[in-house]
Amino acid sequence: MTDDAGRSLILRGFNTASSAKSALDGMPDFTEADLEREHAEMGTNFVRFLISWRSVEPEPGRYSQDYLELVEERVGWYAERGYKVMLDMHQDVYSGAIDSHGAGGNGAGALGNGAPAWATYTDGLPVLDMPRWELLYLNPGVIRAYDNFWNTTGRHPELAEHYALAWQAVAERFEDNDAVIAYDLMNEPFGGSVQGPAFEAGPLASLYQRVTDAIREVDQDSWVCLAPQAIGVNQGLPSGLTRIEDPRTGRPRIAYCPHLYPLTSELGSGYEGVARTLTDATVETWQADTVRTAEELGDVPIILGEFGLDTTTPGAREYIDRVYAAAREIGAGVAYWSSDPGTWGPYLPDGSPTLLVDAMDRAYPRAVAGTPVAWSTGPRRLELTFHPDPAVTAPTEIYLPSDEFPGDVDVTGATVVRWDRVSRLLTVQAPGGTETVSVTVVPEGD
Ligand code: 9MR
Repeated sequence: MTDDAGRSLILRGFNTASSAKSALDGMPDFTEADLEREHAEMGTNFVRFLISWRSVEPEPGRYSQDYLELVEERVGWYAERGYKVMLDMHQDVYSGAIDSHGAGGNGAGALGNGAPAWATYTDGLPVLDMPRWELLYLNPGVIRAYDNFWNTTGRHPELAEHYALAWQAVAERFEDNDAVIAYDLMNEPFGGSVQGPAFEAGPLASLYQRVTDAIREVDQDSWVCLAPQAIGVNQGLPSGLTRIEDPRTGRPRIAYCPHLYPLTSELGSGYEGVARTLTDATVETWQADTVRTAEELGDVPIILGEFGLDTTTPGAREYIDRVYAAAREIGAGVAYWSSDPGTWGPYLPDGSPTLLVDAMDRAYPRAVAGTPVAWSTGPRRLELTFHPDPAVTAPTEIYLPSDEFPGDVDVTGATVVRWDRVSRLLTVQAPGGTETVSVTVVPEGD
């Protein structure tokens, strides 16, 4: 993905936040001060910000500008700090109206989140609570709610149309907002009674096409991000998602944004022993399958929209490093799940850091004036190779964490434009007329 100056973006950040799912106003429990701390301590430049259909369209055909205003206010916090934002139309288990009493719930006993109550049709089929939230998907009432959404039942063709127009209302609001660069059309899609490639190449691809068309009526420039079916693909199985057309003029702006949750870590195993071998195999197949699907979709950019684990599990730090390396190798952006306080996140509820803060605070190029070929970070070292784009005049930006780069820096391969020790940003200009530039940054004197 590129910014307005044409630079390739390397995106690193969080999902913010799970707490938005059940909040009355749909906002995450996350303040501007929280963002300030995240920015200062981890140098992130990206957020996958959770929004929901129920908040965008609380009643059929009425789009809540009050809600979008609250979203815009938070986007403003990110914009002020130079972040890029991907809005994620989140859902789990379809809707907050899914509760163990069927579809009539008021959200108090909600088992899911996402769709509005008025768009939830379980047709009286049973929904039982489950020992793990993912198993809620197997409830007959939940499967039916999805079948009605995808119109597999033939009874609710209006729901997909509503969904597309709800997205159009969001895109209309953010179309001229420079910070919002991407729309993640649906979190972790689930096909109800149609699963696998039949779902992905069928109802899912049709919905994606319809939503993309609706977005493009009002927004030509934002990237449209497509997620595969979650179950299976998140655990490393191949996706059967098929290409959709981007009606914008110019090059398509479609991206692929799968998640990664190896079964081993989901079931609580540490990243050690046999579980580590299995996790490594999962990450490798996930990586290869992700690249294959991105090619299938038109050689599109990739964002790892979610990965995460309980940071207190043995080997958590190594697993996190492993996933960042995998993302780096395929040039993917990353949004960690999630910034919510707790052992999965960077901070505990009392504000003390988990190991994630140190794991996230790594050197990385943020914006590259051309096409990145490879980059790597060693201890106290960053290397970046790219093909400069002569049409891009803005400099290349590199983030350098303070623990590894406390003072001045030595740069080879490019000219330093600026090194700002407060923002931790190094900007460099590639020499003119070169086909490939290799930049190395180390602390002065190393
Ligand atoms: O971490 C979240 C957990 O607390 C919730 O109970 C659950 C259901 O809403 O969702 C979890 O977050 C998931 C996210 O919504 C989708 N991808 C997987 C995340 C981790 O399980």
